[in-house]
Amino acid sequence: MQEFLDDFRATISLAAERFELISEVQSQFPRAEGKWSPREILGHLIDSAANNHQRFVRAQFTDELVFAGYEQAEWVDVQRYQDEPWSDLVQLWRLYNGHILHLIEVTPAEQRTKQRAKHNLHQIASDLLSEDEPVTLEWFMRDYLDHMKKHLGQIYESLPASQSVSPAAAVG
Ligand code: NI
Repeated sequence: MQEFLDDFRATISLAAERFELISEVQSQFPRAEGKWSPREILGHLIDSAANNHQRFVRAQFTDELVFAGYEQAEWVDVQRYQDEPWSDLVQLWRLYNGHILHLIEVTPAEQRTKQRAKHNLHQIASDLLSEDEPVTLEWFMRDYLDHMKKHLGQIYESLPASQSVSPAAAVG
């Protein structure tokens, strides 16, 4: 568990550092035709934080892990993340995830690790899971970080070439 918490903390601070290398203008460029820009990806991660914050709290008052999903692309559209400053989104994302990390840290082990037979994580989780398989809240918390990392990787593609973290650049 400690390793997971350290990974979570390091992921947030590394991302916050790298986000500073992306300018306001750059943050509005879509990665490709019809794809989200860094602002929109980060907006999606803020939506993910907001939804999962609630789920992680609600899970502590029930034996189930059954939660409402959300219309991810539509959420990004209606909130017009493109029109909000990158620097504000970065702060909001960083502080919100700092709180979620704190929440995970203070969640009693018993809540984190108890097996939950009834869940709908096969529908709302990022990683694959069978409907019949019992699952723990900790699995879902780890899934939250996995999902975050996938999208952070997409944002890192927008870093200036000299700051690129691709293997090719690391070799040079
Ligand atoms: Ni996503």
